[in-house]
Amino acid sequence: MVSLSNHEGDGASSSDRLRMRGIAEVRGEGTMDNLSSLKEELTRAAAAAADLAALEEVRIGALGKKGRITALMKELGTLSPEQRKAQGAALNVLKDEVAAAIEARKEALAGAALDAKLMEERIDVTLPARPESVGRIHPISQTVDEVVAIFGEMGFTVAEGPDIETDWNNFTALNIPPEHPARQEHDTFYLPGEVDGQRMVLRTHTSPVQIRTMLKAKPPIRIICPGRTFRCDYDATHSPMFHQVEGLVIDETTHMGHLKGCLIEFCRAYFGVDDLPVRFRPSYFPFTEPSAEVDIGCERSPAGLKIGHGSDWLEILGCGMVNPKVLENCGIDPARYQGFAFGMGLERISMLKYGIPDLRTYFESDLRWLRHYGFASLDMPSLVGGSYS
Ligand code: 2NL
Repeated sequence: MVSLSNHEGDGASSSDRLRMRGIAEVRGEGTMDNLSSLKEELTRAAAAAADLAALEEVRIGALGKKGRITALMKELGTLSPEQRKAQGAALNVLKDEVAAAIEARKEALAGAALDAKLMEERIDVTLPARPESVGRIHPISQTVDEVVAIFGEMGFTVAEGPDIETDWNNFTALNIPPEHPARQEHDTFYLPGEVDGQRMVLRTHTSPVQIRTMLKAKPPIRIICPGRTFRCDYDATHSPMFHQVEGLVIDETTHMGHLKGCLIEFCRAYFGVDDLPVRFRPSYFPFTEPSAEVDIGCERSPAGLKIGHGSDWLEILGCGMVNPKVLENCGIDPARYQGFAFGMGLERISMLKYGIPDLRTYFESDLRWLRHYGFASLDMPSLVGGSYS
């Protein structure tokens, strides 16, 4: 059934009506007037729609499958070719005008709805936060931020990689031999099965991130790699998941002097002691040659540990010149390039700086502990005194 409009209901059947209308139009009686009053009616209805649902009703009533303009379109077939041309063009104009009126009202309603929502959701940003919703930054996050700020100022960029690594990235590329104790089942979490013929491991250090970087980037390289690491160990100073930051510098003329200057500077900046004694003690790692451990000056007394003074030494990181075999494994020519690398445990340097006695407490998610040892979210670390200010 084609319904033309409410006021046209005169009891005639629809085919009668179509015929009458056709005759009326051939006679040119009032067609344009009808369309213009229809336009008036529909645009007024659109403008008066109180909400989006009401507006949608107006749209369906005018332009929907059974809408009034659609019905007029369907009638075109009953007209003579000339009439159809004129009436078709007029209907298209009407359709566009009504659609535009609906769209305009839609935008106005959406704008008003957004204004109302914004008014309703207005918050007073000058109010202090509720005490129960004041969050604290975990000491590990704070320590990562501090370390990144210090090395960032020296020109390092941060690199990251996955927790699950290939045996090759975690061990082989680093010149760690198959029989090395670090590879033993009781130190390393091996995943069941193999991927592409390789055992997968939870990375035992963040070195695989440096391996990945060397494989894809060309020197000069200057990166630090903070992140989670995993070893099968648990006591007051070991957790099966812990954090490390490692660093890597590779260039044509990088030497041990750069390594020493960089790490002395880091220790002094991190602990905030300008004249902090720092010493390099020979050591061994399969991935560096020569290798060293770095100690800082401290004082041990019954009152506790004091960093920066005294006659004692405290080990805080390991380092060395990258073993040429490691460079070669990563496609970097050791005849042209050399570099240094270092690694340290983040819990350890964080415990030392903030006097936190037990490493296990870092991962107990005890809110009282976090409120006590955590940091305010706006306490931004930087070289210009942030962490102590
Ligand atoms: C420590 C000592 C160290 C490295 C890590 C490294 C990485 C590559 C090549 C060579 Cl890709 N070296 N990392 C080097 C020396 C020491 O860590 O005591 N970590 C807790």
